[in-house]
Amino acid sequence: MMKTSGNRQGVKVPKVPENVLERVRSLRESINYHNHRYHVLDDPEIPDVDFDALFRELAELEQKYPEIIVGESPTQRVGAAPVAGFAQVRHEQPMLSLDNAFDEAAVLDFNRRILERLDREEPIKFAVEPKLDGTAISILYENGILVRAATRGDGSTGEDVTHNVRTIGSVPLRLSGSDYPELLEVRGEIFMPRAGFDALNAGARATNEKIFMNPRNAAAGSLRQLDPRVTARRPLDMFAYGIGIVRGGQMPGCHSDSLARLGEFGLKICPESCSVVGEEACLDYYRQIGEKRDRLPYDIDGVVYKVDDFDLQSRLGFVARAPRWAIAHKFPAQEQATTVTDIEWQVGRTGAITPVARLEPVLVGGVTVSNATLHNFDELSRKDVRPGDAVVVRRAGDVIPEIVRVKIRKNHRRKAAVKLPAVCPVCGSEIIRAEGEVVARCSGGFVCSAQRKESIRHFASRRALDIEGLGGKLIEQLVDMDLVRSPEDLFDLTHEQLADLPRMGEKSAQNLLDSIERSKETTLDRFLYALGIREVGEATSLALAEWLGGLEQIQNASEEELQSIEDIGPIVAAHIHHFFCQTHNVQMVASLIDKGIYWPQPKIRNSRGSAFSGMNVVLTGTLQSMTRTEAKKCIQQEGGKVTGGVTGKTSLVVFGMNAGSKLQKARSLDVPVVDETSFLAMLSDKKT
Ligand code: D41
Repeated sequence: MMKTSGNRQGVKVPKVPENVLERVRSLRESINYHNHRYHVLDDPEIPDVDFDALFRELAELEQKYPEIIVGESPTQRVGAAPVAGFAQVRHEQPMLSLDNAFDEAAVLDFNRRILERLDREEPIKFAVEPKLDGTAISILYENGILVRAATRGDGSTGEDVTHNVRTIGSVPLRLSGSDYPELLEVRGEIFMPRAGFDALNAGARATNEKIFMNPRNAAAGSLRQLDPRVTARRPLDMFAYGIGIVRGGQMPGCHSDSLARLGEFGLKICPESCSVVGEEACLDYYRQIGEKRDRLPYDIDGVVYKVDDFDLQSRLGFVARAPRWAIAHKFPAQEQATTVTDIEWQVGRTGAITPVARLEPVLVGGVTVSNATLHNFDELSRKDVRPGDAVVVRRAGDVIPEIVRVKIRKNHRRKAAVKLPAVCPVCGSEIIRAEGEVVARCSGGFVCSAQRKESIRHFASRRALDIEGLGGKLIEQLVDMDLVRSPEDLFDLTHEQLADLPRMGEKSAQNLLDSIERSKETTLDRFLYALGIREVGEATSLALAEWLGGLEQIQNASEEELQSIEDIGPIVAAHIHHFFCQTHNVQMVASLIDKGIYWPQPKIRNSRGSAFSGMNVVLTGTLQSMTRTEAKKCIQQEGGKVTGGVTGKTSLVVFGMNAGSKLQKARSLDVPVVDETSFLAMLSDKKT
């Protein structure tokens, strides 16, 4: 029996038992490993609950034996107390700034100057990377332990934000491996991914807290919090983009290899970074990233080209705090000023009505923008946008442009604020805003032609049934002429009906009929997605198709069964169940199938074996011999289904290392459980 150690004077502190020290070491290693998989590699191996269990166990041991706590323990990320202010930090090696190039000519100039200065003709190898729109940081590691993090400040002096940087999951508190220099300064960019930014602002909106203008401000603001607990709740991330001081050890001789080494130490490197040779390849990279920009999960405002070789870098040196060997090639601005001509209401597929600002057309980042969404009535009121106002519009990502803010003009008489309409501007039905909901909806349902049009547009869209040539304008005509009332009517359209439409010839009519015919062969998940069930996007549709296998099973699934599918919660389960409880939906589905929509049966479960035939299997904990995805595949190939949560319907739980609450639940429900060895035996029994 161990007594808890007391630190009171005179009381002898018992030594921490060896087995506890061993467990703590192993827990820390395990937590660091899973943390790295989750935050840096974006490829978690175990579910959150299992991770939480490991974390809790460590925290409990550390609470019991406080003398084992060290600063780099994964429990100590949010360890520090709020600070009164930020200490100043002098950067031993100044953090340089970057020159900008706004067009290709400036990039060619940059390359020419380098070649001249180096007196060479051979093309230069450049390390190239996106320019993250965040805030620059310097992080110092002493013997592999994070000891200090400082903002860039003016380049020579920044602020000590160690307590906050420690809370960022992708920043290692200790480096992996052992061949790191005794002293290593990592430089990089702290940023807030777009999804996190949107969620943060959505939360802030709901609780009337401060809204951040953009992810960059949000990242900078989060880093400058006095209380690290606030920062810990902010979805921050970091990419390392260089090194500063290196002492007592070697780093590679060029930028790209150094980044790779930082990656080995456990730091996160932007996956888009690479190296190219010569100016044309730089410009190709710029175009390639520019094309991808909207699909990246974070904001960037350009790309950076850096001479890769450190010797060449030092021969080039710097002028006025900016290196001659690097340049930022900026993308065109994503914000522009314009004027609101009107504010109108748009009715969506589910009846949600959205205020839309009509704008004087303006070029934003290379695209003409003449509409901007205001999201919902609350947002409209908060931004207080009115017809006639001068505004700043922003086009970020592939999302609809939005209004950032109104530009206040002196001596400008503003028009009256726009009110939420009482009835649907399209069908005249009452508009209802449910208690506690931000979204106001037209109650017209299928009576509302706007909702019908949007349902059909969704049904035919690329990711749903993908009916090529059936665009918004055409759908509008078809619905307005009452040729199509709901998706199934598309399959009854005739050549004559189509050829008679304005701006439609024989040829386009035939093309459209052909693509309608082609759309009949689809997949179950596309079909489900096409139905436009609320909250059921592509991922949920795929999960439904994979887990339940057939349309009938999905139609008949109870809410509880639906919820046992990974990532389907009670709200989505209710929407799905509700959808299939309504006769007109069931009729529509039947009618669509009747008209020839079909999908080839999925190939899984043609079963090479049947070890798990008809079983609902739950995986928990870490398996040693395979990843979770591999295990899932094995079970499916053997005729079983893998579900997320343990319920009375679970046939078997396979548990690996550090299994947590699911294993307990299985035991309490008397669900059979097997460990990895038995699981492997079950698989191999059937194969031999
Ligand atoms: O992604 C960035 N924002 C980024 C910033 C980057 N990828 N590389 C950078 N490289 C440098 C040098 C070449 C000076 C080491 C930078 C910055 N500087 C930088 N960030 C803020 C000021 C300078």
